[in-house]
Amino acid sequence: SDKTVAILGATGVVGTQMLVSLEERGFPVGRLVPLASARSVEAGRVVRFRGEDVPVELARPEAFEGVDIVLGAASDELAGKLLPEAVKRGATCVDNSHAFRLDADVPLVVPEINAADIAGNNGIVSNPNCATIIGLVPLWPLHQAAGLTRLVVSTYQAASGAGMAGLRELERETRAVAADEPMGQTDPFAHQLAHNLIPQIGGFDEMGYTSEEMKMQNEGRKIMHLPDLRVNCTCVRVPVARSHSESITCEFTRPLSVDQARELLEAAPGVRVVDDPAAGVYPMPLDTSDQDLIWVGRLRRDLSAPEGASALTFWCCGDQIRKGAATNAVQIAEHLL
Ligand code: 11C
Repeated sequence: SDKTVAILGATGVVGTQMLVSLEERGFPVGRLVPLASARSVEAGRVVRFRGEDVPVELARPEAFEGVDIVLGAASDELAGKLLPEAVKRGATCVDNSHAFRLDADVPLVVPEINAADIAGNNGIVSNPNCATIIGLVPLWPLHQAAGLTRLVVSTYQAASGAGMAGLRELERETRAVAADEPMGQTDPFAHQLAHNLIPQIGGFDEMGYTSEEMKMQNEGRKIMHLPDLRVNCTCVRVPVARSHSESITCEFTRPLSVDQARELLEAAPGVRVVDDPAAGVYPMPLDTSDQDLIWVGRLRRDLSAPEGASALTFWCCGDQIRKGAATNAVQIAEHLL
């Protein structure tokens, strides 16, 4: 039967994409409740859904009365405050923030990997970080065949990973560089991103790793049920509008040839193998934007692996707003039905 669906943070990059994903996938929405900040409500903002303008309502506890499913696309702080209020009122939440991801009673789900975990929820299911989802979708079939033990990952993350503000800032900076104008203050990035790379996403811990880098380890361990998985990740913001890219080296307990891995990836849900390097064919973020698959290429043996070790290297790209956030959340909501 049709559901009343609320979107917390309906006017942001991820919230807007959630509306598109709900519509594209034919999710049975009876009533839509788009929720946003007082600023959006006062500005008379509407969201477009199934050809109609739906006025945005204020995100507050009472807004969840009668709501069946909440898709969360708000800050950690707002999600932490409001989603327990939604649960109290009988809703089930799929939350894209970091607030609950590592809580023991909150499933953290990539449906291609651990949809079965959804059943254990107590009102909140968390959606992983975008870079985690994009790396794990192709890693999972390889792990199932050969037993994953270690990952070395470098990410190349698009400006829109920092929301609409990040995307607008890259566009502004690109124009300023082209016009040879003064750059002015860069916000939300700490440095100029146009014509640059920024090797910091999130804050640093005492070991020198960023919060974004540790998400790959901690979320990856939880999703794949591999508490001892060893992960070394470097996350970099790149002057790309949309789609994150990742270079991944993975070690296994059992042998796995490049040909076997390719076959597994060709059969894996959510993955598209795009791998003909001699013809200049490999995944690139321009090509993976605004679609839902993780493209995998540059599949090869890890030349640096010790004698007898089983290790591969590949490159993947995926739309972090779609599969990295909105589509993954809607897929989880489909399981809730
Ligand atoms: C980025 N991955 O590209 C981040 C944004 O934990 O969901 C999402 C942060 C998160 O900046």
